[in-house]
Amino acid sequence: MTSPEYRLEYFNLRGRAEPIRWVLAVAEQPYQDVRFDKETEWPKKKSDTPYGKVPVLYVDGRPLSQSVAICRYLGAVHGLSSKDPWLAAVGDEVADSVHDLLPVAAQIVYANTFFCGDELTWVDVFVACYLSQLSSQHKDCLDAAPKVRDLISTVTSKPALKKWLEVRPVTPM
Ligand SMILES: N[C@@H](CCC(=O)N[C@@H](CS)C(=O)NCC(=O)O)C(=O)O
Repeated sequence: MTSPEYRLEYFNLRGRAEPIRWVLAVAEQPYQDVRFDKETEWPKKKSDTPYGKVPVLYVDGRPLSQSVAICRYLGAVHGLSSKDPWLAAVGDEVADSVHDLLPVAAQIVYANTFFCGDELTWVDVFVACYLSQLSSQHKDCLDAAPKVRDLISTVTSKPALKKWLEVRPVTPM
């Protein structure tokens, strides 16, 4: 199967695009990382996007919105999804609970190494990205959740992701 051509559009920030960039890195997929200025360029582009929001992932020119849906799609296409419908649904539950994530993550990762059974999926990558950003702003927020710290280390020690972390643009958030 030839890989599709991916173009990710977002601001010059990590924000909601960064979990997508992490999933693409772990999946070792090349993509165009298009970043634009929120004040000067975005107002002209907004009406070209499906919902007036970014990130948008263009897959061979077809737009896909919503960061969680994009990560789920990439996980399905690149072997980073559970094939067990129940475990996949548990993963969706975790990703959809992103705002309450720390307690949810702690609870689930305490029981297992990964969120969806024994294998790394996009949900682990998504959560590790989100929580590592949170812990870089609030240094002690993972003190009570060593397993979550372990998950972040497991994900960020993937060679392809390590490479991305070394070369990614430095941005305020
Ligand atoms: N639930 C959406 C949220 C998308 C969203 O709110 N994007 C913000 C940036 S993080 C945006 O496009 N803001 C510009 C605007 O609303 O004009 C997702 O996860 O992708």
